[in-house]
Amino acid sequence: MSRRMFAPALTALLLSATAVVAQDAEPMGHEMTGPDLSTLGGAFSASVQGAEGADHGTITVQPTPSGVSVVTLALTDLPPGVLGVHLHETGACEAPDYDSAGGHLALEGQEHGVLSEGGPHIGDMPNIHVPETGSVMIEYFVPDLTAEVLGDEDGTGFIIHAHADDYQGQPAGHAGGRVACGVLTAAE
Ligand SMILES: [Cu+2]
Repeated sequence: MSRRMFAPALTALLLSATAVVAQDAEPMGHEMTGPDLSTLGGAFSASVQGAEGADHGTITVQPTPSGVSVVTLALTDLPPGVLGVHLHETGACEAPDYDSAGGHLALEGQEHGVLSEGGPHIGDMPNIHVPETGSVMIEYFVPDLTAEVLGDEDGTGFIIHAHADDYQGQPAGHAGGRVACGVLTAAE
């Protein structure tokens, strides 16, 4: 088939795909929809607070039958910019520096960052890009983040940093100070 003949066929295919998506989406309007994870049970969640008690939303970590956890960040009132976020090894948020949360949640021998050969830490997550509204809603998939790892003896913390994670620097990607923190707790 020549390229000239192929192009219209491709265009028709794309148009029909678009039409199907639009049709499917229509009955839902602008409601927030997605897979219903609540029936799975066993989620961990935390409310995220800043040093002066400011409310910065929530993180939820939902283990699934595949062994991949779904991490949902619903964050608010953050400074616009690119910020590092991680799970940290201890579930303790003592303001103002949150050093109590310890280093990154990591399995034996893991180094920090996806740009490191021995990386990443299991608690490493992609940077968040906070728009002018200050709100971020995002879902991540994290393999091997099981209830056993999250619910170990000293718990697990969630930290938002002042700067972006460079995905490489040891031990924490030069993400700067800790500006907000949450202690993950298992759902009843
Ligand atoms: Cu961190």
